[in-house]
Amino acid sequence: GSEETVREIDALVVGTGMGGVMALHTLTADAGLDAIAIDKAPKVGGTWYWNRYPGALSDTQSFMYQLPYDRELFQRTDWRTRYVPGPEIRRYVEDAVDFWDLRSRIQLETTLVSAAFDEESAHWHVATDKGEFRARFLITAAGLLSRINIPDFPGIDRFEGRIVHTADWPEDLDITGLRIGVIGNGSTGIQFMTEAAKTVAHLTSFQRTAQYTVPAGNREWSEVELEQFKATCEDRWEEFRTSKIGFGIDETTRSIWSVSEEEREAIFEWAWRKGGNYTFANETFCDVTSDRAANELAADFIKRKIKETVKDPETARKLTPTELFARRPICDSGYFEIFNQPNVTLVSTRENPIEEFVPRGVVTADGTLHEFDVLVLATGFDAVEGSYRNMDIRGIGGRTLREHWADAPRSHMGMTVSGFPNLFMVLGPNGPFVNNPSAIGVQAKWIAQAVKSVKDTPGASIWLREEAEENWLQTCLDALKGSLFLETGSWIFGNNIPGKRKARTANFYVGGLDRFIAISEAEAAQGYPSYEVRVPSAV
Ligand code: NA7
Repeated sequence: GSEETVREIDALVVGTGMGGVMALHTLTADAGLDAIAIDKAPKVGGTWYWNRYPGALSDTQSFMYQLPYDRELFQRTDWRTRYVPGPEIRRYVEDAVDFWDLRSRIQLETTLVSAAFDEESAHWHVATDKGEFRARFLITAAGLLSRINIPDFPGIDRFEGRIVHTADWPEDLDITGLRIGVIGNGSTGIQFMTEAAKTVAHLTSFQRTAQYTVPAGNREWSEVELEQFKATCEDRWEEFRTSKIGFGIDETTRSIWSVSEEEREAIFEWAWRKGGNYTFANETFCDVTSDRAANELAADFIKRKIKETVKDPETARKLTPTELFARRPICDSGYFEIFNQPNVTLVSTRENPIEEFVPRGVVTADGTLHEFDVLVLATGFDAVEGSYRNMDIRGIGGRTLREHWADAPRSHMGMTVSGFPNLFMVLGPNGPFVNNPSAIGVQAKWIAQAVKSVKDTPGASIWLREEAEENWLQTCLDALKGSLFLETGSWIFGNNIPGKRKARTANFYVGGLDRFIAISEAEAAQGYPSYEVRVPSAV
């Protein structure tokens, strides 16, 4: 576009999920910037806008699944259940936008085409499909799980029914009374199938890897509980500073080896009844996620529950995981139970692979034709840096972020990248693996503070030192040492997609929210030693 059509602003935010909205708020309210946020979606909400599949539910307890640090926003949010369904979270993000008076700063249905840092003027030139921006600061809040993963299945184009991915669920699709095939039984597939089994004519799950899942224990909060959450919201945010994962549970220090077999069983049973994935993994014993033998005892407890729940022994066997209990923990609202229903079939594709798609469905190796009207792909995401894969972002010397991350993504604290001055990410690669709204709150505050430290110096830009990026990667790798989570295949380490990683990386910092906060605060308090502020000599 011509010079006149370039809009001059202080900061451009990409994305209007929880991360983008919180960043837009801190940049305007804390740092006093003129900021705009864009999103390709027609509505705000990010992850919760796209994931409209039946059964979509947060698995973080509602008093923690909120943007932190604003008492008034917290007080006006009336979440009545322990976990919040997708539509309510969408409404919450909309409400935050209005409450913080950000509506006029948001430009929807606008896709980032390219962003390039101009060294001379120390500005980002951003092209979108709806016009150009010139901004000193670029903040990307692209989400951890936004680029859809659609694996290649032989003959899938020949299928004549509808194919939908759970993270791009069509508004007009009603699956009531239909025959549904589902590929994928991660957190999403399990939520979807449990809900869909209530109304569909038939559901066939094509399962590759059996998963450990525990009851979610969703329920209505009592009035007393609700009042308590509201009265103590500041304590919760203060709790981040001493919490490893920020999920609002009692992160126990009790070892599994400190109790008798009987007590152990009783504690697992208590967690099973209370419900919650992090309750089962982190509120029972401190060593379930780190000590192989402890992990096996937890896994064994879940395996026995599957056997008790699922009536057909063959189906129960196929539903029973064989690997460690060390993927991203999952919880459900009656998943194993659906396999007792006559309208639900399980196919283990390890034992009976999908041969090919045909116009009416799928043929498996045993020769069976499984007919269905809709194929639901709950096959997850090209996670973390995958969200950036389509973005043409160029830093110093025209080097793209894609090039910089060709072997593996790297950053400092999941927020900044060397060679990309004045670029900040919310939930970028190598950020903390914790409750996301907590991490978003911490990072958005930190970014606004960093930006504020240079904004009154004309032409100043913040450069991450290369060695700081190296050191942070090492910090992340060190924190991962001995982690059982490295031994299972999942998006957490990018090994859900064949060939995604060329070099060893961490993807996340698993050293704890407490240490992440301490490190990031020290960085700011010491005057940003990992950064260099450059001011053009001509200014
Ligand atoms: P996940 O957890 O990545 O799950 C994806 C599922 O899709 C999982 O069961 C995969 O099986 C399956 N999958 C993926 N590719 C294939 C192929 N090629 N063939 C067969 N099956 C496949 O994604 P979700 O959306 O469920 O959850 C993502 C996060 O959202 C979750 O962790 C929460 O943080 C919220 P596999 O296990 O790899 O054998």
